[in-house]
Amino acid sequence: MTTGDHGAAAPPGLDGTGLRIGVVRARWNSPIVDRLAAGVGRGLSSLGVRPEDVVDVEVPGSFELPMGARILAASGKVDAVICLGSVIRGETSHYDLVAGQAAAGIQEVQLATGVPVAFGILTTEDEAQALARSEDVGGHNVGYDTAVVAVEMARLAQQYPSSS
Ligand code: DLZ
Repeated sequence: MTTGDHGAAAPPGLDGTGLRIGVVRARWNSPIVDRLAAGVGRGLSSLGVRPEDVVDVEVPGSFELPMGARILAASGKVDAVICLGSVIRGETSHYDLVAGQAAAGIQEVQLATGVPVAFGILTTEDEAQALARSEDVGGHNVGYDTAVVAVEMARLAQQYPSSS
């Protein structure tokens, strides 16, 4: 296993060359989401995904991430999608609703479309925890982890194309 500037590991030889990846970002808590997006950029680049093969779109908040993912997945223009958001319990009266619906919706989109969707939503008690999971080079960044997930799952889907 190889590791990058993060806490997760990529399978040996994982190569994203030629893959097209959609990134959907929530605007809520955008300073945190920007840090996740930087991690995604580092992760995709380390796996050989070219910047011109990355489609970047924004949605208002994490609740809209599944719909953003659905739009990209159904477009036929991406091999996998990454959803980025930050839901902070201390700042959100309906934390459980937003976080739960986002998670359930993302799973539904990937199972319904057959296009892998990586879950890059930080669900934390406070901002300090969110910062600790979206660190710069050398630290843990969940965005970086989702880049590895997206490439790994896109390759798996290519290896076993749907017969239906
Ligand atoms: C409304 C809301 C709240 C209170 N908190 C967050 C949050 O912490 N993180 C986030 O990504 N979005 C939040 N939102 C916005 C919802 O995701 C959604 O955009 C709105 O409810 C409109 O559908």
